[in-house]
Amino acid sequence: MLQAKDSTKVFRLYIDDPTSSYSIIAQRVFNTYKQMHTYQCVDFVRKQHDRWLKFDHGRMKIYDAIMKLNKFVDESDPDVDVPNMYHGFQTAEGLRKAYPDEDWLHLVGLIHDCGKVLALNSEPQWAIVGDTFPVGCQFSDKIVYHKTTFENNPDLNHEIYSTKYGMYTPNCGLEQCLMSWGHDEYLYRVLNNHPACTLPDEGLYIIRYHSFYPWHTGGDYMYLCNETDLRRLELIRRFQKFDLYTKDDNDLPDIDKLESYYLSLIEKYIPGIVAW
Ligand code: INS
Repeated sequence: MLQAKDSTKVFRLYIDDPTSSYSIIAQRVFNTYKQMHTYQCVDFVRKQHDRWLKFDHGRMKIYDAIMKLNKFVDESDPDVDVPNMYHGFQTAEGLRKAYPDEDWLHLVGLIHDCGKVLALNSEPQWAIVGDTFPVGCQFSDKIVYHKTTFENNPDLNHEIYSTKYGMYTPNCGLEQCLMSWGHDEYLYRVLNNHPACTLPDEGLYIIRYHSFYPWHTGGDYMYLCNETDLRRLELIRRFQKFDLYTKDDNDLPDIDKLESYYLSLIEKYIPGIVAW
């Protein structure tokens, strides 16, 4: 199994309420989550669905969307301070080495974050990046900065949304849940809406839930999962290792060398111009 290149590096260190003596990155990460956990609520997510799921924000090929992330630095990520475009190639190449025959998985690695093109339309980062969680039910204590960031969330003390199941029923399945709005759900919906997309369901599922850390890594929210979710948990966890441990700001991939391979995968699984 793949190892982090620098085995001493600690990933996903979230420092609660960092003061100015902490690094600028630690403060940036905290501030992004503070805003996310203040504003992501049922009402907000529904409004974002209305706004974005008409797919009337432009047309662009998948590869162009990845290239658009060449200036986008994810402000929720304590482990990366280079444009997101590199992370897609690093994830993809890690998967390609470990699973040479599963080319669809290489492509999922490459594109999994390209829903972050939401930023091209001036969306704030707290509505694009970061770990996701369901809204409309109790916020788990497995969500990063859980103790210090939800105090002003309008759903925190809501009669229904503050209960364990909230507006859901036991084991209803994650597909019934409204997830906090961001790049995962957006890209999943964009691809679902693209008739020529032939990625396997497992690939679309990875895209949709790869940032749902309180579930796949924290082990919470199992009571909302159905059998399909539980069956796919192993796959998501496998993907997560590559998503996280291939991050390396000091060893950026040579994109020109990799381009032709990934263009051929896009032609195979997601040809044509995509509506965003
Ligand atoms: C990742 C993960 C990270 C977050 C990134 C996201 O999937 O959830 O923690 O910072 O924005 O793409």
